[in-house]
Amino acid sequence: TGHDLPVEELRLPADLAWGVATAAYQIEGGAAQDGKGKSVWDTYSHLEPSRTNGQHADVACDHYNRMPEDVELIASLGAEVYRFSISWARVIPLGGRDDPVNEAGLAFYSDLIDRLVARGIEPVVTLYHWDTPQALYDRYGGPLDTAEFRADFASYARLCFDRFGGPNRVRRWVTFNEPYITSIFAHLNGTLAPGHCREANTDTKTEPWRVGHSLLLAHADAVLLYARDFQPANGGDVSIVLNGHFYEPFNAADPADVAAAERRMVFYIGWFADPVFLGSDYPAEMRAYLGARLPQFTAEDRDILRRAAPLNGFYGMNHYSTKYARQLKTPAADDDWTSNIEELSVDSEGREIGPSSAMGWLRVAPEGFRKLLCWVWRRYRVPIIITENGCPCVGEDDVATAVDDTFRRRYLGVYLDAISRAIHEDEVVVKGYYVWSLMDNYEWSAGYGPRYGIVHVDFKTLKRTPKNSAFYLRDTFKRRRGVSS
Ligand code: PNW
Repeated sequence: TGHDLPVEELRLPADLAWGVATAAYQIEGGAAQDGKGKSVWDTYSHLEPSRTNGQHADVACDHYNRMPEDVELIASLGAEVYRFSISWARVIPLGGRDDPVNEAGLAFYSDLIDRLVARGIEPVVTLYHWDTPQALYDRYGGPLDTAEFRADFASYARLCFDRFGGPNRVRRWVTFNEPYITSIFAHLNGTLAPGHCREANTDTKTEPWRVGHSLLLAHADAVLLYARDFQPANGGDVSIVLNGHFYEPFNAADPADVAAAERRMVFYIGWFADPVFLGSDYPAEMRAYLGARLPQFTAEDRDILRRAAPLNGFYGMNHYSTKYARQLKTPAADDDWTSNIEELSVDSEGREIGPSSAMGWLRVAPEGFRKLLCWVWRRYRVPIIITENGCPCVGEDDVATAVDDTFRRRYLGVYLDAISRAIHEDEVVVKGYYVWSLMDNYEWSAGYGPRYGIVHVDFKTLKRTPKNSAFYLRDTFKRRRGVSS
């Protein structure tokens, strides 16, 4: 993984659209500007700063006030796509279906979209990147109440499709970013907002799966709504973004570990992707292990999932790294939900899965990426868009050292090579590649510590400075060639 690959060897197809990605709470700031309501992240980062590196995102990159220059920045990098998210509480401050909309918030996104379109940059819009309106959380627990959440999300989705969609405006939508992370990190581990699972009288044995259930059904509702009321005039499509590691067996000679690696991906990705893309029930392995902890789909839900499944336009894949999976042989803990699998970065022979980035969990393992692309393609047969991929480097606070981000450039190079091989050698259909992230931003519970940007942000002056990886991507995609997939 130490070398720079010449672009000729990458063989990136001409129709592999490249883009840059962000999320509202991580970059916007403007936390209380122009009538924006609070999301669970505004609350969490202030009430429990110790859980977010002592930092909040009231200002973040101040994108809300610097949006025009950020659009010019994206254009200067030659990116063809900009994936961003809408802050639900900015457009409906209290979030609910009967609550007033905030025209100033709507105008911000409308202006952003107009500027992107004028610059020839395709907007790809995520409706929910973890920032549930606080008022909905206070009213009924947000995604903990499936029926209420579905009704409010449908109304919010309709508002966005209506105001921002169109044949020459937004044509590609993502409902939810990484429902796994919302379910497990926000409602089981409690390392992301709202973190209420750490309070008394919460049931962490069932709530994460109830949250996942709500997100899945709210997604399917939105897909059907878009297909019926917006697709005929606007074209375009809607789907979901799912993250997931690839898992290698801890000991490849142990059939239990081989089975564990496969099962770990089913519990991570199949949990959502089976109902979304196959229109089926949760994976049988999950039903068998989780029993009554996993909610049931009603007959009506099953019908909705079945009808929505073929309407998903693409599989949005966020991918960063690979891990080893080990089948533990000691009895599982009473609250275990993984089918007793341990995740590691080192295998039974002591070999690391790959060099570590600035985050210990994120290791450079491009072969796992290629295998994951194959795994997803074989199981779901939907064109894949890489909606996030990237890494943080060591020593990026100071702009003087940050711009020379050789580690990131190599990471991106070998991960692009993995995509190229999956396309050309494994016949996987991949239609887009969006790097995480356009610029350094608020990395949730890690605050402003890890920097994922291809553009450095000085969080005192808010000055943006492209790093070498930004030019690497610009030049690589400018000179791409090869057959269309
Ligand atoms: C994604 N994991 O989160 C998010 O979509 C981004 O908002 C975030 O900034 C980015 O990745 C970098 O972390 C993830 O543990 C969080 O596998 C955790 C994992 C994966 C993605």
